[in-house]
Formats: sequence, structure tokens, C-alpha cells
Amino acid sequence: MIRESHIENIHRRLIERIEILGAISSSAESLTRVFLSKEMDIASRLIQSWMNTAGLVSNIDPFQNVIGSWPSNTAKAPSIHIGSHYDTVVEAGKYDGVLGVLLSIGAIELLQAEGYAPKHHINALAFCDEEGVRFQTTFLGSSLLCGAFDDSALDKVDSEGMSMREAFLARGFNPDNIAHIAPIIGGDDVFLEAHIEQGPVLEASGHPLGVVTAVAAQTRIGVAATGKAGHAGTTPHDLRTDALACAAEMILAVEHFALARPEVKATVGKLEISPNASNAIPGRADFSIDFRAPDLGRLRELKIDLLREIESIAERRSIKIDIQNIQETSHANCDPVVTKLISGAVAANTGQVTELFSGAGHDAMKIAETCRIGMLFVRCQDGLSHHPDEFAESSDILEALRSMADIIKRVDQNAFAHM
Ligand code: HGY
Ligand code: MN
Ligand code: MN
Repeated sequence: MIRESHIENIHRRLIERIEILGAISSSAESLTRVFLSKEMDIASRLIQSWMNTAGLVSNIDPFQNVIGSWPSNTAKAPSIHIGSHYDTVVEAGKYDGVLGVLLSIGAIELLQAEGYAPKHHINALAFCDEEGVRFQTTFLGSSLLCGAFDDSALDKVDSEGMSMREAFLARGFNPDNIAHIAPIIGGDDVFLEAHIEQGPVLEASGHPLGVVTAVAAQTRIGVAATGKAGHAGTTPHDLRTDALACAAEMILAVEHFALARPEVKATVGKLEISPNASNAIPGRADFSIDFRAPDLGRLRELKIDLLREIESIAERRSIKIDIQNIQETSHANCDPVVTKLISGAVAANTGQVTELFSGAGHDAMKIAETCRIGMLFVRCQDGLSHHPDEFAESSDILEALRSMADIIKRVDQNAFAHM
């Protein structure tokens, strides 16, 4: 049995750590922390020090993944990995990703305080790039650790024109050596991720925790619309090919497309125009489409329909368009056995179970390609995320902490075929 005062200390530290990481930002006004940045270096060293305090053997890999290990006495045992990401979106909230990282460390601290001896190896993982803000490449950290990193990502370029390859070289790491980094996730392992819900279902149900059944498929598309720049005062309207007016019509078409299909989410979150001057007709507009559907087959089918609409708008307006598929990730199903174990722990700790689907992407969906996954959601205020006002109650985080420790034990003691 763990003493209540122990749990209180671990919980209090966890809440303090959310605030500490929430202040490590490249911007003075808000929280932004992206892949291969000095802010990620500072955050990674802090996370590593907390893993060390928790008694884990830790290291930071060349991608800035932080890995803390608690080995089993059985050398050949598979691993239970627990974690999430600690990079952020631009103008982010403090809980997205970070809560799952800190819960993994906190739950391990709880189990150690209890004198628990795991049958599996237990790893706490803090992934370096889930959001894909800098290079538009999501799940980089988890891809690396499960042996699915795609080298073509090295040629992606950030907004300053620096390629990922150059960014690695600038940090003293030769990306040709990526092939020598051994994957640590796969096979008979289990991956567990706790995360704020980022939606309103738990708040509406009045439950602090939820059990995830599946994660939606997602794709990112880049559209470049090229017309002709010109003088705003002299060019007759019937002679213009205004790239921004065309993009505006396309963006509304994206919205209408999703409104007509409740299973779909479609968002234009990024738009850049040139020359971007008040007295010039925009000659070029570049925008992103984030497009999601419950499963990959449906996503691909609907994407063809959506892009056909975009192309027909371009043709009618005599605008040239270039469409790039930036990323695509399949939907992922949580493992039914692991999910049942999570439900058992949540029911035992909170007296209730809400099962829900995740429209947001998570490292777990990438990892699902190589091993069993399970996910726990924590209620967040107003379902708000990717926003500075993102918030989860301390009392809900305490429920999550107790439940995560219980989930790890239940998964550890479950007789999977391999044990
Ligand atoms: O975009 C997402 O769903 C995730 O928050 N990265
Ligand atoms: Mn996010
Ligand atoms: Mn996240």
C-alpha cells in the first residue's frame, strides 16, 4: 500500500512540473516549443532529471526523445512503454502531451513507492515531435523509436529554409547515423498513453477519465494557388486572376464539405499570401488542409472528392494549383485486451467508465503499427486544446495518476500470449 502523503507529494510535484514546462517557450507571450530547438533541449534535460529522480536510467537520443528505463528482473521480458510528447503547437496549452509524459513518470514513482517489482521492462517516454509544427512531419519521435522513421523527412524544410538534415548537422548529429539507432518499441510490447481529451465528451458526461477505443485517420495537404499579382487600382476585375480570392472560395468549400459530412473534420489552419501588400492583387496563396475521418479507406475516398472540388474552383478562376500530400496516418484501434484492462482500472478508481473515440492524433496511433496500444483520456475544461487557456483540474489529474499506476500493474500482470 502507498501512503496518502506519498501520493500527495507525487501529485503536487506533477502539477508544479506542468507549470515549469509551460514556461519553456521560444515566445515571451505564449507557449511554443518545436522540434530540434533550444527550448526542447532545456525541457528534455528537465524531464531527464525528473526521470532520474524517479529512479529511472535515462538518456536523451539525437532526436531529443527522452527515455527512462525501469528494467525487469527478467532480461528477455517485453516492455510496457508509457508516455506522450513534449513538443507543442504554436500558442499552445500547457497540458497537451506534457500531461501524459508527467503522468508516466508520476505513475512509475507511485509504483516504486509501493515496492512494486514489474515483470515487464517499464519505460517512460517523452517524444520530441508529435505536432509536426516545424517540418510538417508528425510523430517523428515515436516513428524513430518504433523503427518507422522515413528518411525522406530529412529533406523537409522549415519556415526559415533550413532542412531537417541541416538542423541535425547544426546540432552535431549526422543524420546518416539514424539507421544505427535501434528501435525500442515493437513486437510483444504494450504502449500506454495518457492525454487530455481535447474535446467535450468527458465534461458532458461528468466523468474525469475516459477510455479510448480508436483514433481517427488524418492527412495534411498543402495547396499552392498561383494567379497573377498586379496593381489594385488599375487592373479591371474581369482581367484578374486573384490567388487569394480563389483560396477564399476553396477554404469555404472545405468548410462546406465537412459541414455536409459529420464524420469528417476539415480545417484550413495556415494561409500565406504574396506579395501580401494592401494595394497589390495577391499573386500566390499557399494554404494547408488538415483532413480527418474515422478510417483510412473513407479518408482516401473523401479526399478525392474534396480535391476534385478544389480543382474545379481553380479551373473556373484560371488559377494554377499545385497540391502536395504532406502526411497521412492511418486510423488506429486500441488493443481490446489492453482497453479492457484500462477500463477495469478506471472503473475501480472512479466508479465510472466512458469509452470514446479520439479525433485528435497521438503518438499511440503511429506506435499501433508495431505493437498493442491503449489510451486514457483526462477531462479538460470546455474541451479546449491547442489554445493557451487549455486546462485540466488538479483533482482529475490525481485520478489519472492513481489510475495510470493501476493500469500499468494490470497490464504488467496480464498473461499475454508471450509471458
Ligand atoms: O493534430 C493533432 O491531432 C495532434 O494534437 N497533434
Ligand atoms: Mn496537440
Ligand atoms: Mn498531443
